[in-house]
Amino acid sequence: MIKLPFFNRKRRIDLQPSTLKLENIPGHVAIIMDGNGRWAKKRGLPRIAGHKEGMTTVRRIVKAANRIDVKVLTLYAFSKENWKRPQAEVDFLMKLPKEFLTTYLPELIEENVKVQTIGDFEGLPSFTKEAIREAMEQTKHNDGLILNFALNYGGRYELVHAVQSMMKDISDKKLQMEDIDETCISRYLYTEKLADPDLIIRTSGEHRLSNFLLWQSAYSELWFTEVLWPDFDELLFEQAVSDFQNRKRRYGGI
Ligand code: V07
Repeated sequence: MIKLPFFNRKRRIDLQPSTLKLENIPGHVAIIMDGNGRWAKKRGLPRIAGHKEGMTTVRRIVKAANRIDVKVLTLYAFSKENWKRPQAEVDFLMKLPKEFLTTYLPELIEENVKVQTIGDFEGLPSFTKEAIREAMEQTKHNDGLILNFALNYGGRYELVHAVQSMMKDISDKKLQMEDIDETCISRYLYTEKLADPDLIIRTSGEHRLSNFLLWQSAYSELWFTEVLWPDFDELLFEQAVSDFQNRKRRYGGI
């Protein structure tokens, strides 16, 4: 492979100074990282090549989010529905958390990032769980950006799981029916300790939530781009944040 000189590289990893104003930064940004398969197809590559390239975007956006002081970044990495994909693709996807962490965990630690997940963790293969447990353990005392991967996640499943846990706690006398309100329900979700997302970004031109953070997105601002996830970058990320800063949030009021 011919190495491009640094000034001619398409994808910069060094960051240019941000022009973003630092007031009203969304505390919690969530992203639906769509378009990896399409990115690969356009290049005549297998879908898995798009997923792999998508990991480098994850790295860039983690840095960009951390730099502007976002508190929580939730990334939709694998949905409950994704099990329906061809077995070979699923197998490849399940290896990505370990691959990502083997490469970038030292960097995440250096940047004071705390790794967490939401979703049905027990339904993941053991090698995936092991890699993630290790990363969570090594970053549990970090108090910078919370990097929250939605893995084996589905919004409706999350609500089913919450109702089951509430029913169990009621039968164990740990919860009373009269105490069930919105705050209570929020505490039974995977996101229990996290604020609701202020901004939800979806790449690749689809304009839907696809079972992502159904309860939590009640008042989120939504931002869409045609750009495919592997082509998404810190400039577009800052554009989304800047657009967010210019929106008026009313939460149903006037
Ligand atoms: C996945 C790469 C990004 C584009 C979207 C789909 C493919 C990073 C992770 C990951 C997950 C947990 C963790 C550390 C890294 C990941 C899956 C897919 C399943 F602790 N990227 N990435 N996991 N893609």
